[in-house]
Amino acid sequence: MSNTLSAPPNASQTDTSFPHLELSSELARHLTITLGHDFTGDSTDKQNSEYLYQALAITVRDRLVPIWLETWKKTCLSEDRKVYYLSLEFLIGRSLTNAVENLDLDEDVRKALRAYSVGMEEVADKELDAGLGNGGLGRLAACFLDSCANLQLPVVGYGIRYEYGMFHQHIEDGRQVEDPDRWLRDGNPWEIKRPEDTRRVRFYGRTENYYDEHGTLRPRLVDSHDVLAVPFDMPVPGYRNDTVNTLRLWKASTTDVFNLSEFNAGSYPEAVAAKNDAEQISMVLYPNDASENGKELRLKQQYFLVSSSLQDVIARWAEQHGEDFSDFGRKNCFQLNDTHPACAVPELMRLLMDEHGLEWDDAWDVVTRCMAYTNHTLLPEALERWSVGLFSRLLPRLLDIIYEINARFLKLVDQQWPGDVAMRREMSLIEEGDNPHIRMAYLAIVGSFSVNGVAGLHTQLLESGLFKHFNTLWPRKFNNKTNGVTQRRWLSHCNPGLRELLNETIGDGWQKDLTKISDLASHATDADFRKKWIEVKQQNKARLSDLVVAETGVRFDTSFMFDVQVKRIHEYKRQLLNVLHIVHLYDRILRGETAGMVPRCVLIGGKAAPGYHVAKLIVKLINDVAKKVNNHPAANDLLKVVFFPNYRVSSMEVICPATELSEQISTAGKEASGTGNMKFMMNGALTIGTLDGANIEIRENAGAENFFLFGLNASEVTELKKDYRPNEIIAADDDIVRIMNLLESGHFNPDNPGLFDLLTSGLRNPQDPWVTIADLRAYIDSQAEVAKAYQDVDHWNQMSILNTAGSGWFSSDRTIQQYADDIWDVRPLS
Ligand code: 4GP
Repeated sequence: MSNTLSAPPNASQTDTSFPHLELSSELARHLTITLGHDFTGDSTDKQNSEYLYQALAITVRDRLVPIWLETWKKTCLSEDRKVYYLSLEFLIGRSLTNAVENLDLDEDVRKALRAYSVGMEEVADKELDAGLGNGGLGRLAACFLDSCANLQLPVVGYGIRYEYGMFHQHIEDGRQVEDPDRWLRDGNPWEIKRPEDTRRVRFYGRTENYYDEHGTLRPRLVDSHDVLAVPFDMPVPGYRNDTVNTLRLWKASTTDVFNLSEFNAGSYPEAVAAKNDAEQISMVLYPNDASENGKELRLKQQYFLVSSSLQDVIARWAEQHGEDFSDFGRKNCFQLNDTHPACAVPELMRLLMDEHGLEWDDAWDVVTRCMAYTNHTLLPEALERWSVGLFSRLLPRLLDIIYEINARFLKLVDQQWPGDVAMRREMSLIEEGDNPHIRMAYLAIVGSFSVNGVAGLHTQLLESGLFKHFNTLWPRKFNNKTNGVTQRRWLSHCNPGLRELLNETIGDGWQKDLTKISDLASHATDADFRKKWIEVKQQNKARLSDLVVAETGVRFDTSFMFDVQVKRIHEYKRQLLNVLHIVHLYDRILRGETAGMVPRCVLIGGKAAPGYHVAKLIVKLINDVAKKVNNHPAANDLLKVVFFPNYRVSSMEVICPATELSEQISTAGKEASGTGNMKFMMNGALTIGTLDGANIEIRENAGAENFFLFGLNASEVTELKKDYRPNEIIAADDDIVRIMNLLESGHFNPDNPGLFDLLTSGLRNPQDPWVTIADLRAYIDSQAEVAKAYQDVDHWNQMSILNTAGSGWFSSDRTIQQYADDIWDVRPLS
């Protein structure tokens, strides 16, 4: 979409409502003419359904495009404030079914596909997930865009078009093996390239002072190595509301000039190498969840996204307002999704000063009116710090600006805490030492007018802990925005059985406004309704059971309780605690102590960062325990365990509707919010969880009596750590002694003695940051309560219904409305 914003003379009459033929005719035309496919023979043929997917995607896209153009034009021409969501990750998943449902084309599509004797699900299954994110943070960004479109807000997403998304995981001998994710292999029908909006991003070089035309000495960047950023736009359809917003993803490409000069000098291979060098920037998503490793390429990616996006917004601004930036800060807002795009603060300063001639104070005024920062983690290792050395090489002009921001900021610190040198050192944007680093979170806070956490507890902990001095300085900057998820993907689309039941019971208003789901509560005591509720769950369990057997070879019995923990593998999320409970159940089975036990299928899934050794060992342990349990005849009727490989958005769409028990068992104070917990709740799962992240709000909304709470709270964890003695806890509890014996005796790893010593010694270590052993007894007892409750079918399903009924607060529509009202100050496009 070009930046030509001036409305054509008769703009109001511009016709974007192209007449469409019947969907089936258009599908046939795209299949035969656009794709050149001769559809003959068997409809179950793999190639046929792949072509059908492509043709259907183009057909549906054709219907999106006119609305998309119209929305873009309206957004550009609007004089109201606009928002740009800057994120290194957008974990989108599949687009076809989402577009079909949002455009209300379901019936037409099913009808059209009948001619090919194939169902919608089979065709939709051919779409590869767009996995441009690691986990919660990336999926949240995708949910947010969906809600912005639903609410018709003028919000544009900006990200990177990674050639390779999140790696594929497969399991070999119980271990995680990573394979590259070539999601663009068959092309991507959901994107439109916009070469006319290409931007130039400048790396390396040096700062030079020069006299401008007014004789003023000014700095500028010279001798830079430039890379082009080429935008690819993806549509973000609103829910049946004539709105299609834009997600703009940048691909790196070499500059022609750069290539040509090498070529002229007779260095063709060097010129091609330079091309590869440039394109590397958008080649692959870093597979780190909540941890950073300071790689140069990662910083390049961050700056690449930030610089191209800011230039893009500025170019559109300049089309309408020329070089007058006095109102820019009032009319634009950049939401920084964690510190990954925090370079936006100094980069906007650079662009305004060096390229548009603003003085420092005016530029700073603009920046601090339009930047807002969301924090997503309290884990110290996840707080980004970049070495000053790297920064000075890669982004020298930005470093000058950061130093200046810091100098001015430290004056403010001095005013607040006169003469307090320790405070200056603590709050400085630069962490001093032999190898000084830039604290990106501090840079983001200083440059932003809003800083938010993602759940009540998380925000409190930011205010009273991690960022407490900043909170003292600027209390009004800090605010909470509890996360949410879109009910359209995470209830309506993924659980069609429940969607229909809800529609016939309370109407379909909940799809646009999830607060209406509270009407369900009054049906919890209705036995007929509960019967239907159970039927839906059983169908979903059967669907998951089919998937599990296809993926793992293990058959889940649908009469068992489905107990699920899916999320990134990380020590703080405590998949190990889950394993300890599984071993406890297994131990009871071995000893014949099965009274009160309820048959369970336990499913654990998630990816471990490739360089995170402990997390990968946990994957191996889960697989080895699962193998032993599943092969033990005595366990057959009571326990099945699987590690679900390659957990991703599209598998969650099958997993969450079938889940009965949702495991949210992180060490209190460590999970910023969680969003999987919300998806499970919406789909009627009961939660077993700690008082962590959004679990606290889930419990409040479901009712404490409909939630299985266990374990220490955040302040108790802090207190315990002063004198934590896990070995004493183990020795005093026979059940735990037996669990540890099984693990430490090599029962699960007879061919590989000592394999899991790292994990068991971690559990016994008084310094264990996750205090897993401290919560184990409470967890086992709470699981026994779960088993007891599950046996009372009526009561269990009442609780399940009340969870769904209480989930209205967890729609990302609510979250986004709060961002719009409290932070962005934006209104729907009229
Ligand atoms: C995640 C948090 O770990 C999770 O609690 C939260 O729900 C999610 O962000 C969205 O706010 N953080 C990350 C990360 O994914 O990379 O820091």
